[in-house]
Amino acid sequence: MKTKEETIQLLEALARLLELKGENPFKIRAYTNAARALETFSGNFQATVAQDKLGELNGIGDAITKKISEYVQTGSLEYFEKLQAEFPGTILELFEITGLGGKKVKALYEKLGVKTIAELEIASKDGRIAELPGFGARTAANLLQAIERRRKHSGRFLLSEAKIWSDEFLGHFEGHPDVSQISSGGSFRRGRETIGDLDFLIATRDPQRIIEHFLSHGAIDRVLARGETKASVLLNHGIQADLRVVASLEFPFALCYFTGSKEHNVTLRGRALQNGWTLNEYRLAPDPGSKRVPEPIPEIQTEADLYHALNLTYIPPELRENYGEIEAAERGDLPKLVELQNLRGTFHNHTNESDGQNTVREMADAAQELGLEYLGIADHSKSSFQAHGLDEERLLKQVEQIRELNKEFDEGFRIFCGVECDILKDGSLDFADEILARLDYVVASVHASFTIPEKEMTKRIIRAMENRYVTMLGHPSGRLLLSREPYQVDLAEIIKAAAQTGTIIELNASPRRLDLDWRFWKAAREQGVRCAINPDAHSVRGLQDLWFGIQTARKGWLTRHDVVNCLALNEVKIILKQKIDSQ
Ligand code: DGT
Ligand code: CA
Ligand code: CA
Ligand code: ZN
Repeated sequence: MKTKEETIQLLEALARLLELKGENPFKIRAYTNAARALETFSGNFQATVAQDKLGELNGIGDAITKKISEYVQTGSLEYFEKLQAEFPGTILELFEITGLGGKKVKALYEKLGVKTIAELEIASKDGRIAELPGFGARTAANLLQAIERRRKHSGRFLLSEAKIWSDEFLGHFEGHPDVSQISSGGSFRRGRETIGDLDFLIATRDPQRIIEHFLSHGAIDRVLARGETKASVLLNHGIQADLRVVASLEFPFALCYFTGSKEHNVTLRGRALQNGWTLNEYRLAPDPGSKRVPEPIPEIQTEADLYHALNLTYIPPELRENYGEIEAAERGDLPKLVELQNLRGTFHNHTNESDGQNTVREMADAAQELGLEYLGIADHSKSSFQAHGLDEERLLKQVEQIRELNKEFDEGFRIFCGVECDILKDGSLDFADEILARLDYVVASVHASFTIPEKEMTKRIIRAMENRYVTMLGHPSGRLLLSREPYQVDLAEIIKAAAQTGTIIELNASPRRLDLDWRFWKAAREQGVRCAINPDAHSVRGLQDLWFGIQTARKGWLTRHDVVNCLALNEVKIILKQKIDSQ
């Protein structure tokens, strides 16, 4: 049986092949719509297919339902095989290059015979792409850059993709009688912004059966290594997963070891040696090389016991990066990290008035379902025309509409009217102050002119922050993880300016951004800069991205007192006006 993820990939591949064939756009859209519908489907996918109920999903028609059913139940789809046979087997890899869609791939293949990324690189360098109608020298240069970027990042995955597979494998073992303890480890458990591979750890008395069960998962493409107590596999989507199996007594040591980071582990081992102990992934033991009498070794059942044995308070996995956490744990002053349950609202979200998918009302309903007390709507401003940004008239109309809608809610919920206002090239804003003054708050972001020199970019952003109506700075570095480098900007200066001007800095929680990066938050917090964790949701589903923002905030040492959206509704209203009132 094929999984939901595999089916989504199939639908996307079908859409791409149909684009290459030059099929009519409605037909192509039917496949991409079906893929989107599956992405948001949260029920039991394979059971739904087996019971022939997939057709009841919005966005999936009869013909596609039949194809999905054939694919899921037989493991392949004849229609796809035939379509694929019409093109070289490698052609789909071209779609992985940023900037290449169906039309361009078709032209490259038909006019230049380009069918692999390697051939694309050659054609970009030797001038053939520069001369191709509809391409040009600039496109050729951009393609070369995109190829380079892909090379650099290949092998890493977004936290969101890793989470899908981590949840999947933890679910695969749920209720398994031989599992006494289970956890993910590695960079995923530490909440890193990108993940190299997944690590799982299981305590059991029967390693053999655990390994067999692990290897029986349907999404495994290849078994890379298999031993008595470990296995490594490559999943169908290219991500690698490592499993370690240990005895219950070893679990806390192994969990700590395989959570890392390496640098953190090295420091822990050093501390153990000071007590006359050796620490490895299985145990704490008297150090045979020690000249002094080792300290007695306390009983250790949990990771917390292990930290306590080393005279440290428990260090949450997100902090284990050797960023000063050991010293702080020794002093006993690690911050109490913010948690998902602390969040009471969010600010930066889009609706279908700009480039989102849902209406204000749908977004508000979804926010309430998540238990939030307030939701900020911040659609794009007019200069972001590619995102269907709002001009003054549409914005004020939306404000009016939201104020009306707010009358329907009781005191426990409220929508804030905002905007994601473009910071123009010179640091001025896309709207005049008179317009901004009519909103509850303003998120200011850079969406164009990314390539100006660092000094100029820093000045540009600081100028925007100096505007009293700019409540918060959106995605401060502009990076898109694994695909677009941040623009050149001095973030230390930006943080300083945020502290001086009383501007909140966003932690954009979209797993593609996670911007401002966790490495800067500790410094920002020390300067008193406040954080807003914003999902930048473009659909009701996007609100769920708050989870990734919390992971990153925890990595940045933030507590609930540092995060403005942990404030209650009546408190947050005051905070949103604080900058204006103080100037
Ligand atoms: P990744 O997978 O590249 O995103 O990063 P990690 O941290 O998950 O690294 P990974 O999967 O190679 O190893 C998982 C953990 O195992 C790592 O965080 C620390 C521990 N570990 C692995 N190799 C070593 C090593 O050579 N020395 C030490 N001290 N720890 C290691
Ligand atoms: Ca890993
Ligand atoms: Ca690993
Ligand atoms: Zn934006």
